[in-house]
Amino acid sequence: MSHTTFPAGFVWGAATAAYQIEGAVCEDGRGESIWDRFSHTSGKTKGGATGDVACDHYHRWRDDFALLADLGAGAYRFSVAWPRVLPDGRGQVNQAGLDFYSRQVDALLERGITPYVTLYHWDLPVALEDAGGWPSRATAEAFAVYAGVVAQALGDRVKHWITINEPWCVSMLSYQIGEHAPGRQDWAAALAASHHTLLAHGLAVPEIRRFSPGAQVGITLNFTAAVPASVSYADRDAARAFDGYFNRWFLDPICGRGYPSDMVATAVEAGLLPDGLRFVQPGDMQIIAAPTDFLGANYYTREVVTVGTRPGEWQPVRLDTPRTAMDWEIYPEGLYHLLLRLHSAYNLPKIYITENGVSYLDEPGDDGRVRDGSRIDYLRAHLDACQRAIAAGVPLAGYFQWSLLDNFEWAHGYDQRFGCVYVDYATQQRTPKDSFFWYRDVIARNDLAGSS
Ligand code: IFM
Repeated sequence: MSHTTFPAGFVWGAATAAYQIEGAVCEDGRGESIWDRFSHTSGKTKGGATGDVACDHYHRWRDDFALLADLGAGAYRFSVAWPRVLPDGRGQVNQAGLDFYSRQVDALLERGITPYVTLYHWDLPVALEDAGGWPSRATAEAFAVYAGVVAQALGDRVKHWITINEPWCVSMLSYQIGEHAPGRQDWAAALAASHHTLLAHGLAVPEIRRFSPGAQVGITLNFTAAVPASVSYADRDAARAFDGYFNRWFLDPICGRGYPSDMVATAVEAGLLPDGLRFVQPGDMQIIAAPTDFLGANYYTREVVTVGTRPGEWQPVRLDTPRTAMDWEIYPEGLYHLLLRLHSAYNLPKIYITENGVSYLDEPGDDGRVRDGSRIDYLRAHLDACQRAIAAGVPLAGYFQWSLLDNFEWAHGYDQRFGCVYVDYATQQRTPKDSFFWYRDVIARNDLAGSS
C-alpha cells in the first residue's frame, strides 16, 4: 500500500439528511416537525428559508441516486424523518412514510450502494416537543419505540444504523444557544436534553439489534478540535473546558465513563445544575454505554480558545487563517489528531467519518461548470489526514462526504452550499461540481495519488 492508498474495503460514501433535502413536508401523511415550525417562525432562518421544498428529493430521489451511482459511491448515509413514520411521534404508524424509505433502500441495494441509515437528524415531531421535547425523558422512550418501528420495516435490508446525529446540536445548539429548533435558551433544559439524547441512543441500540440481525449500530458525534491560544495554564484550562463541553460530555458516557467530573463540577459551580444530575436515573449510564459496533465522527473545524471571564469558561480567538463560507477555520490537522485521540484514549472498535465537507458560495460559470477548486483542496487535505491516521493504526473504515447535494443549511438557509452537486433551487436542476468528478476519481482509485 502506497502512502496515499486506502485499505481494501474502505467505505466511500456521501451523506444527506431528510429535512435538508426532501421537501414534501405535507405529503403522504407526514406530521409536523420542530424544523417546520421553527423555519416558519419569523427571524429564525436566513431570509425566512424553510425546508418545504428543499431539493425536492422526495420526488427526485431516483435522479439523485443516479448521481450517487455515477459518483461510484459504495455507501449512502441518509436519515429517516421521524414525523413521516410516526406523525405524532408515537402511536399510529404512517405506512406511506415507511414505504418511501423502503423503496429507497431497495433502489440503493439494486445499485450496489450500501445504505447507512440515521434515525434522528433533528426533525423531532412537534407533538413530542409540545410534550416537553428532548428535556423530557419521555422523548427518549418514544425514540426507542420509533427506532424499533423503522428497524422492523427496513432491518432485513439495512445493516448499518446510526441512532442520533450530533447530540451536541440536538441539545446545546437547540436548547441552550437556541440557534436551532426549537430555539430555546435554557441551560438546565439543554443539559437534560443532552442526557435524554444519549439515553435515546442507548435505548434504541437493542431495539435495532432485535429487528435487524447482524446489523452494525453506532452513533454520530460532532467533534471540534479544542486548541489553546497559548501555552499558558489558563488557556490550556480553557481548551479543556471547551473540549469537555463540546466533545467529552457526549463521548465519555457512550464509552462507559459517565459524565466528565470536571464538567459536572463546573456546571454545578456555575449554578447550571441546581438539582444536580437529577435527570440521571439508576441504570441510565449503563444503557447509554450499550456496546456499539462503530463511532461516527463528524469533523469540520477547530476552535482556538483563551480563558473566559470566569474559571471554567472560554472565549474563541480568531486567527488570521483561511476560513470557509460558514466562517469555520480550515484545519485538517485537527482531524488527524482527533482520529489518533479517539483511537488511543477510547477503545473504539471502528470509526467512520460520517461527515466532512465544506461550504463555499459556489455558482456556475458562463459555461455552466461549477469550478470549486477550493472544495477539492479542502477534501484532499482532510482525506490525507484520514489516510495518515489509518497508517498510524486508527481503525477508520469509511468516509462520507457532506454533502451529496447543496441543501437547506438549517438557520443559514440556502446560501451555504456544501454539496459536490450544485442545486439550482429555482429549477431543481442538478449540476455536478468539479469536486464531484475529483471525488469520483479518488473513489475509483481508492487512492489520493494523482488527484489534482
Ligand atoms: O448540514 C449540517 C448537517 O446537518 C450536520 N452536520 C454539519 C453540517 C454542516 O453544518
